[in-house]
Amino acid sequence: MKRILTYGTFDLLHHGHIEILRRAKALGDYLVVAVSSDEFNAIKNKKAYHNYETRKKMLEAVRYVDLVIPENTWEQKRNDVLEYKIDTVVMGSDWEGDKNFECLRDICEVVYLPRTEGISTTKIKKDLGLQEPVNGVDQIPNN
Ligand code: C2G
Repeated sequence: MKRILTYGTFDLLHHGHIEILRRAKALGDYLVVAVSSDEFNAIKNKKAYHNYETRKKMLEAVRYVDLVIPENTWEQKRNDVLEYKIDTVVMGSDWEGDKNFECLRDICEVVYLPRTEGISTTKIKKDLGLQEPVNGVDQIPNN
């Protein structure tokens, strides 16, 4: 039973997310997804549209995902690998070489998979004209 672990915010779930989950699961038998808490997103300077509970629920509905756990800190990864008996941590290529993952190589395999081109949560928001609120005021598209 090969156990895989991946991390992310997974906001406005899209096919780029599904593709990394599908390919991560294909590397083993059991996929754990650590989804960033709202507090950790603040640390990552990310403002998710959906809150943690919603993002967790959506991931739990994805056929490739076996378990969803919270990602609260950068530092928890080593403990996650040990606690969940992880064989391989998988991330998208935008994380290639990142110290937060490279430091795990003594206790598990670390694999980076090519990002899916042409899609991102940021692009979705931009294409829908969803701008970040300015001084707390939502920006209504001009159409
Ligand atoms: N991803 C992808 N292709 C895209 C968009 C995202 O392969 N077009 C991958 C990312 O590389 C990442 C995963 O999907 O592996 C989740 O992406 P995000 O939700 O943007 O997560 P991120 O903010 O990168 O958080 O501790 C690590 C962080 O929590 C990762």
